[in-house]
Amino acid sequence: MTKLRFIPIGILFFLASSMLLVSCDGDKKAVKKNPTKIETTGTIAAELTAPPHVPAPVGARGAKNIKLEMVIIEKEGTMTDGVKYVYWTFGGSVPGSFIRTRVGDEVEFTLSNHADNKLPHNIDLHAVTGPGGGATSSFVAPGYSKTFSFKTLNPGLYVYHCATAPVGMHIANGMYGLILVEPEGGLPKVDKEYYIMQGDFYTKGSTGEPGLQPFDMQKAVDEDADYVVFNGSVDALTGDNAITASVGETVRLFVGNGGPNLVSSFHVIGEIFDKVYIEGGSTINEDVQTTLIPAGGAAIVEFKVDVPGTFILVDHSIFRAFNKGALGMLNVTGEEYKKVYSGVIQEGIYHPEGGTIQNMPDGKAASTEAPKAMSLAEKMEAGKNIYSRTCLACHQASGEGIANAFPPLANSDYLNEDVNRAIDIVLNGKSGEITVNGTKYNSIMTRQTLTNEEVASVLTYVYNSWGNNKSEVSPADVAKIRGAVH
Ligand code: HEC
Ligand SMILES: [Cu+2]
Repeated sequence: MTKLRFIPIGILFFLASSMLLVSCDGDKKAVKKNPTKIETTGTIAAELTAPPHVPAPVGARGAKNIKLEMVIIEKEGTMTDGVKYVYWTFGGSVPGSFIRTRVGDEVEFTLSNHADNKLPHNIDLHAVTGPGGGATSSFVAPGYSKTFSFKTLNPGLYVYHCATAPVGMHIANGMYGLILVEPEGGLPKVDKEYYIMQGDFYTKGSTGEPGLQPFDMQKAVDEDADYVVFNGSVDALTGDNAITASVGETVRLFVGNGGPNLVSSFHVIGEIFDKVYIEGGSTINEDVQTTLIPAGGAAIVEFKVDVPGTFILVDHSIFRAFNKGALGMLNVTGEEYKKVYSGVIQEGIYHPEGGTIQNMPDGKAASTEAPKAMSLAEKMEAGKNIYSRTCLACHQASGEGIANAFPPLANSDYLNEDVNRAIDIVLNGKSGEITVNGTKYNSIMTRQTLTNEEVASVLTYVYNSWGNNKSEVSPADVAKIRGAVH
C-alpha cells in the first residue's frame, strides 16, 4: 500500500472515477449476489417468539420456503400496577412475534384477524420489497385470513406494523414488531440474544391514573406520551422479568422502536456497546455509549458482560426512563472482576420513580357481571369510554367520520331515524349502500362484540352527543334486537 504514495494524483483521480463508474452502472446488490436469484429448497414452518425471546439463529442453512401464520389479537393487558389498557397485538404480545429469516427466503405469510376482534387490520413489513410492504395485500376483517408472499432481499433488522387507518392509532395500541433477515451464513454466534422494542402510549387519564385507560387521540397527535415503555408495559423487563446473562458472555439485543412518535436514545447504564449495527443495517459501529433508534427503525447492539450486577436499559431521554416507564434490567451473575469494576454496590439507585404511579385495590367494577340499571349520566360516562375504545377508530373523536370511508355519527339523519336499526348495526355489523346526510357510503362495518349494557351505553352516548336526538337506549332494547331472528 505504501507504493500508492508514488502514483501521481492524476492517475489516482482517474482510478477513483473509473471505480465510481463501475459502482454506478452495476448496482451493489448485483455485484454481491443478486438476492432475487437465490434458489430456495424445502419448506419449513416459521418459529415465532414473544418478547424478550427470539427464534433460533438461521446459522448456515440455505434459503427456504417459510410458512408463517400470525394471528392478530385485541386484548386487555396491564400497562402498570392498576392501569389496564386494550392492546392490539400481532400474535398476542407487544411487540408482536419476532420473525427470523435469512436472505433469499420466500415467506408465505398468512395474517388472521381473530373473530373476537373489533377492527380490521393489516401488516406493513419494512423487510418487504413491494406495495405497502404487504399492507395492500393483507387488509383483513375480524374472522378472516389473508395470505401473501414475499422474498427477503436485504439483510437487516426491520420493523413491521399495522397500516390500517387511523394508522397512528393502530401503532399506538401496540401493533408493531421486528423481522430479522440474516445474511448468508447467519450472524456471528453470541451467547445470549433478546428482543426489545420501545413504544409510546397515550391514555385518557394521566400517567399512573388507575383503571382501564382508553387511547387518547389528541395526546397522540400532540406527541404527549403518558407511557414510554419497553415491550409494551412498565414492568415488562424489570424485577422477575429482567433479562439475564453470566459474566463473560456476549449479549446481542435486537432493539426496535415502534413509536408511533418518539425517537429512542437507547443506552445501557454501565455498559458500552462493543458493536452496533447502525439502524439495523450492515454498517457496524464500535464502542458506542448511546444509539439512536428512529420511530419505525431498529438497531442490533452487542456487548460482552465483564462484571456482575444489574444493568439498566433506558431511553436516555431520561424522564421517559424514570417517569414514564422506559426502563428495563439486565441481571448479570458471576464472579466479580475487580480490575474492571469494584466498589460498594448500592442497591436501589436506579428504579422507576413513579411519583404519580399509584396502586389500586383490585376491585375494578366489572361492567359485565350483575347488570344494574344505570342512570343517564352513568351510561354517558361508560358509553364515552366504550366509544373511545371501540368506535372512535373509524367514526372519529367527535363522530365526524372520514369522507368516503366511515359515515358520520354526528348529526346523522340515518342514525336519528331508527334506534332499533342502530342497535342492529352495532350488534350485527352493516354492509351495502346507505345514505347518511345526503352522502352515499358503501362499505363494511364489522359486528361489535359488546354486551347488551355496553351497546346501550355507547348508543346512548352517541345519541346524546354531537347534535343527535337524545334517545336513550336500555339493555332490554338491545336484548330484544339481539334475540330477533336475522
Ligand atoms: C371498523 C370501522 C368501524 C367501527 C369500529 C365502527 N363502525 Fe360504525 N360504521 C362503519 C362503516 C364502514 C359504516 C357504513 C357501513 C355501510 O356502508 O353499509 C358504519 C355505519 C354505522 C352506523 C350507521 C350509519 C350512520 O352514520 O349513522 C352507525 C349508527 C354506526 N356505524 C355506529 C357505530 C358504533 C356505535 C360503533 C362502536 C360501537 C361503530 N359504529 C364502530 C365502520 C365502523
Ligand atoms: Cu391494526
